[in-house]
Amino acid sequence: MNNLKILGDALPNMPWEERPAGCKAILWRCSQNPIIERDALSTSNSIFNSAVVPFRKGEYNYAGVFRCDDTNVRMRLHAGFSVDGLHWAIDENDIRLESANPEIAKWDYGYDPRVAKLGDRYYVTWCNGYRDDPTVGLAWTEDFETFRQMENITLPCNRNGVLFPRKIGGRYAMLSRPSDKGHTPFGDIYYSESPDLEFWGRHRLVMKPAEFKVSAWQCTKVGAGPVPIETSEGWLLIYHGVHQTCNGFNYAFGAALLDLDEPWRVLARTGAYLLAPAASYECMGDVPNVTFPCATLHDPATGRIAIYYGCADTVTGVAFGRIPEIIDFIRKTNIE
Ligand code: BMA
Repeated sequence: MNNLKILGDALPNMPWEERPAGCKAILWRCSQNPIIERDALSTSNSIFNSAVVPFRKGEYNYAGVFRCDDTNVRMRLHAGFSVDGLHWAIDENDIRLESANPEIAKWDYGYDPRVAKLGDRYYVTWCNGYRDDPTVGLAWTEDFETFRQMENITLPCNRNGVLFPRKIGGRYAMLSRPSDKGHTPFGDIYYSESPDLEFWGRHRLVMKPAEFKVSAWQCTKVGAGPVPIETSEGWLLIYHGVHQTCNGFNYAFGAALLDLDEPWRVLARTGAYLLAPAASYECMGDVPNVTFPCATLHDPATGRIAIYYGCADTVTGVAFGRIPEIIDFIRKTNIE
């Protein structure tokens, strides 16, 4: 691991706090959590499961796409900007997607965005309501003001569509999780590839839930979280795992290493979770006991990582860690 190489742009001033004294966990929560409160907008019921990226504009160093459910409890996407990655100015108006195709432009709902930078464009994927059923939407922006919607990239029903940050084997690559119309009591992660971001195929199974007796927190369903991070040990994928208890679904998250050239091959995967609902804002809210990661910021030189995650489907939190320690932990608790 001494030769571990982490790819990505330098981010020496990313949000960061050292591990608190006495903390033995792999990840630790930001002392300012929740960093975004549910009523940060005049119209918001809740702001959670949101994606941020480094992005320079004026005084700002970060941009993001936020899941803001309004007080009609309609799921909407809003753009936002931040100087420090912790305090966010989120637009009161929701994102209006531009599309050349009226069939695709019909808006039902949108939630759980991810943002991947490919070249100069930022591609947003999200769970997009198409004729009342969930599929994976795709749009690109260069300024987080104008968003151009492309074709939906999966058939309904599907959620948790996440792009890789570069082509693999000459093709665009994506993870997704086929689902049902409801709260989906199953969920496997699949890999698909595309020559042009429109036509997708060569679907491969990546990961199924774990056996209950081996790793119960991920025994009901699993879904890709943030955009994978490239390292010399493989793609670092943070993913959520779900456990159905007598009180409903619990959402925790762990991590896996995927083969660099054939990412549907899982090299190792955490049996123990990295983070599970424990703080009050993760255990209490509109949907109790949910920690749902959608984005990371990381600095390759120091190995620092900040993970942005939705808490109890109500507010947004950040957890900190170090990528080399996470990779050690994946290998130490590996169930693959
Ligand atoms: C999933 C998605 C997420 C949500 C989670 C827990 O199916 O709807 O947006 O955070 O359930 O309610």
